[in-house]
Amino acid sequence: MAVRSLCTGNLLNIFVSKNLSSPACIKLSSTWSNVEMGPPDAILGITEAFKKDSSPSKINLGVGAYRDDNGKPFVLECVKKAEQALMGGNLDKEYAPIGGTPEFCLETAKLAFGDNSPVIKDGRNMTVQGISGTGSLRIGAAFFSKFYSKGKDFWIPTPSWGNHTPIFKHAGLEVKSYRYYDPSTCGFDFSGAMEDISKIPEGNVIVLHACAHNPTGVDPKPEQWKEMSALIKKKKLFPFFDMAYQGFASGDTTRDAFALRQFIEDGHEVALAQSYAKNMGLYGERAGAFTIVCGSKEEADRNMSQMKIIIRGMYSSPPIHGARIVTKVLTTPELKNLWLGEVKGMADRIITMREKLVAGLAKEGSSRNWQHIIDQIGMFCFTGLKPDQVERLTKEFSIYLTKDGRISVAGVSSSNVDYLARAMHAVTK
Ligand code: PLA
Repeated sequence: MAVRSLCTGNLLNIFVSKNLSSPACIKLSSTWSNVEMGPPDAILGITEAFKKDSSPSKINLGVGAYRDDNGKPFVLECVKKAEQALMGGNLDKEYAPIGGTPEFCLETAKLAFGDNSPVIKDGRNMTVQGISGTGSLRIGAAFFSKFYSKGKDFWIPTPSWGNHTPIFKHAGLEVKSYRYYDPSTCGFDFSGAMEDISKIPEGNVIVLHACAHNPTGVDPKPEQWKEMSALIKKKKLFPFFDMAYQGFASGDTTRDAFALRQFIEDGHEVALAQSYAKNMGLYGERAGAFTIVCGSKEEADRNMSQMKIIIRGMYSSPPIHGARIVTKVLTTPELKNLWLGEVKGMADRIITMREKLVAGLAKEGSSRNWQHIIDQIGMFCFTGLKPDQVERLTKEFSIYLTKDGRISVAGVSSSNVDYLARAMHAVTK
């Protein structure tokens, strides 16, 4: 029988079974009853499945989150020291400015473009704090959607980070793709990329992973970047850099900024999204930034005023704690040096694990060529494992990774690398 809810002022129809004493039998018919269950996220859903697994040997190689050699989440020493210093300062919890603090934005832009970059010296960067890399991409996408009139198509590499398409589409942009990865060599498809880029219509936006390409771990070489830059200029495309791993590719934040700085030197206008999730281990703090390089400081100020209007309507202002840590680390020479050493330490540990994994596979007797595991860089390795092999790794060995065969090498440690090698050999022999 149907009765009216008294407490909600007739808003809900409550269908009550005959047994009124059992609340479990109450079924509400609401506005949302037709919403279907969505699929779990292709990357973050892996962590949910991993947590439910009770196997003592389980390994999570899904999300790109750095682990120390004991498999534990890693809080950087420079971050701990910055936090201690901040705590002594009796800080308030006031709102940040809409675009984040000017100090955070300046330091973040300097990290990307270089202290002596003409962009920084002339104040031509319009930089705002975003909610880590994702949020920075999203406000950047919103800005393009509103103010970029030359062509709304965003071209991403094949494959790309799985969240690029949803982020850009969410802002009303069209997403298309250009060739990037060659499965036959497990390397960069330079000629394919160049051919596709040469066909992108003038004015469109090309999304470039600044370094440590996700998910392939395959980056263009410096000479290839130069050729791509020249072609992109000639074709009058707009380069939009996603730099979520500065420092994670080579261990050196300056070297990893090569592509971005080369494009600036070549006279491009660029957009840039940055993240401190990986390189400062500030995953949950959500500290990042979005920049567009303008023609003058006056132009940057005008664009900033419009960016603030967009942010205000989306989330008003960014979180403060992570941004304070970043500012402290980057403005304290001793902490900055400590940080640069720790970034290198993380990148080096990943490189060591790549080598150990390949050695382990050889020891197991694998006759396959796994050299690409060593050749690829950054947090991820695109193993080349097929979906059925990935499924077996998870079902039989409790090893969790994304369906495309990507493993987060940052989740491999001295204690699990042999087990991983054994399992990978078992599903590929
Ligand atoms: N851009 C790229 C290329 C990324 O790989 C990621 C994160 C981001 C942006 C966004 O990072 P942030 O919002 O945390 O700063 N990619 C992760 C996590 C590490 C994820 O999917 O959210 C990954 O496992 O691919």
